[in-house]
Amino acid sequence: MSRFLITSALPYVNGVKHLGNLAGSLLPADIHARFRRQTGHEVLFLCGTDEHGTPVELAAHAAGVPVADYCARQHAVQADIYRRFGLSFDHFSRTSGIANRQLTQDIFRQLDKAGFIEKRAILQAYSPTDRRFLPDRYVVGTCPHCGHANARGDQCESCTKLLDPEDLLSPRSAISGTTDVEFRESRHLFLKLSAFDGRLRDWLATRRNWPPLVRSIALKWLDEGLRDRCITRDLDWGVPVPKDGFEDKVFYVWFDAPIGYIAAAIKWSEAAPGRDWREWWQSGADVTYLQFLAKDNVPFHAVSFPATLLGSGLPFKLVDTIKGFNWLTFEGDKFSTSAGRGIFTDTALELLPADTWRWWLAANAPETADADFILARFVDGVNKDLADVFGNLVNRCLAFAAARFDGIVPPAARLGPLEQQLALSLDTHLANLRRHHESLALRKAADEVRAIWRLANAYLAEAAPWSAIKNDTPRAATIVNTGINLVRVAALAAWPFIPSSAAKVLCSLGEAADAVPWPQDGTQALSAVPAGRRITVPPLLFPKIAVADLATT
Ligand code: B3M
Ligand code: ZN
Repeated sequence: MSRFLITSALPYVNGVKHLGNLAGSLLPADIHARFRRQTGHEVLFLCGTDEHGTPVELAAHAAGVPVADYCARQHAVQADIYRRFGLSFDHFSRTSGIANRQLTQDIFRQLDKAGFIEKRAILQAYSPTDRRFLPDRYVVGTCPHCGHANARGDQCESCTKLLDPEDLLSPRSAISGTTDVEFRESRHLFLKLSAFDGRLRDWLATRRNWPPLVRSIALKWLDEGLRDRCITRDLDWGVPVPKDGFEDKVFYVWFDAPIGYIAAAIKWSEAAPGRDWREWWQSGADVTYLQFLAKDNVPFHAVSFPATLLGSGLPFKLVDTIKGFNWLTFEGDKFSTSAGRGIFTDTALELLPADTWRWWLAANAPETADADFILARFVDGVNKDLADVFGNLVNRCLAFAAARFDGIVPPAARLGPLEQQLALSLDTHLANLRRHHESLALRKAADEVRAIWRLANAYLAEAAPWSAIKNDTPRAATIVNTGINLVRVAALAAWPFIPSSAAKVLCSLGEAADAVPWPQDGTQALSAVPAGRRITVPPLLFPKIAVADLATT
């Protein structure tokens, strides 16, 4: 048994996330955490809301509530949604908590002591009317490239060009709308990332097994030359900077957010006796650390966070593998939180059970390329996989057992050639499934689960217990016994993907709801349910759905 520390990127606290956010980090991390637990490993699965940064402050401002209250409320909303999606976090934390503040400040002091922090003066937008500095997103104006009247200081949403606030024509404050925006000098602190080039290269050289997407993004950053990064902001909301002359500033959100992973473990530790976060986070510990995140987050996780930890000189573990994801698009275009485009996680749960979304998003994960969520494809995919294949397997096998064997698992006679062949095929599929999970190949793992479901259906079709029962009851009993065991394996293999449906099936087979052992091998798996046990037929697991069921307005 070994130990796995697993983190998913921390979703920003501002507003309910869309299905793309679920598909590109939270869900794959959960599936992997479940697989590792199922195969007998010790797992610490951490996540939380990322509660700093200008978008959060702006959202609170727009909602007309103090930022702290806004964050508390939105954290609770997201935590509830993820619980209903079956995301099995050991702790779901908050980056605005005291643990993260203290740790961020400690790490900063260490970096400063080690000479990795530098003071520099930069030009910043300032509004005398608002009496404050305006970070990039707080300045809006006309885009110099396309003429869009509401371009933000960091980017024009219309033509997507990256901007600096100075580029905007007729700049104004996003807070008050005032046009008295000027540029003043402000002193800030920079993390000397350039000093880490050699150490990061050496470290990356030991991480050759990373997915190509992640490795290439990380190497591109190094090859373009690491630039020192400004890690402070002229904001009120954030982790205060513990340094003389910088009391009125906070850290840049990307400085404290990844430290939030460690703080989440500290909070987890504090929540119950006998837990020690150091056993997971200190570099000597025998722990494999896996991060799941979207591709735009890779540079922060593969370069700046490792540099922060290395530079602190504190004995923190660095990530072993980063699993990065491409984008999930919605009907050919971007999901957009600001434009309300796409399906959001709260609405999704009102429309369909969590498992339906979980299955499709995992089976079609934006893994090696972007993936497109098309309603018609989604409906077709879940109807086929869940209703026709898995649901049908469970229902027809257990209903037959109920009707013909009074719901009691019949004894199996000596297994025939069909069953022996079945055990061999099952061995192969289970070994493949394990290998795909271990190599974080989510789609391939889902394909393999589907293949196990199909194999079970094909066996029942060929063995045809409904014919055997007419003149050979012992043979029919053997087939039904095998079929029930197949249903069990099908549910065990499905559990990381569709945990609540899998648990219902296992429950109807009289298995303990929390026992989801990994099936050892084909032969063992086909004789796991004892003859004589009473079973029930679960209610219809996956009713067929239609595109019209998904109308959100
Ligand atoms: N909140 C960005 C994002 O959700 C950011 C991730 C932080 S991970 C430490 O894409
Ligand atoms: Zn533009």
